[in-house]
Amino acid sequence: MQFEPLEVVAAAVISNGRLLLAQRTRPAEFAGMWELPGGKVEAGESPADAVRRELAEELGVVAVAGARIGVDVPLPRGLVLRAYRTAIESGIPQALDHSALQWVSAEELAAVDLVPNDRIWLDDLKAALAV
Ligand code: 523
Repeated sequence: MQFEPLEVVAAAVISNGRLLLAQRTRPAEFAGMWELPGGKVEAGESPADAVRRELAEELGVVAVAGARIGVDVPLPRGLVLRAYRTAIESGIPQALDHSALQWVSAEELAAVDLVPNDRIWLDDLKAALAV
């Protein structure tokens, strides 16, 4: 039987050559570090549903997930983290669940204190920003 790991989605939102990053408040280990916003896929949801729900909850926007970007990142307890290119359909992102948001260029991204899992996608994100 095929085992499909429980997924955590992360949204790569790029607009005007900049990537949207959100600053984590928890756990203490990662508080203050920056991530692609997202969260766990819930029962009965597709990954795209989860991106839409998480961005509504965390940023207050209506968003649509597109193509995958970067590799699968294995997480503890059988979870897998996957990033999706995501477009904001309406609304202006607000930090409803993070301490701050920022939009960074490819050059700025390299200097950001990203959470370690998201750092694995650095080259993919820089390439997406360069297009
Ligand atoms: N990551 C991660 N990068 C990243 C996200 C969205 C999540 O490394 N861009 C990790 C952090 C946690 C796990 O994935 O180990 C779950 O993410 P979290 O805590 O943002 O998911 P939630 O919001 O669904 O979980 P709860 O805080 O428990 O509600």
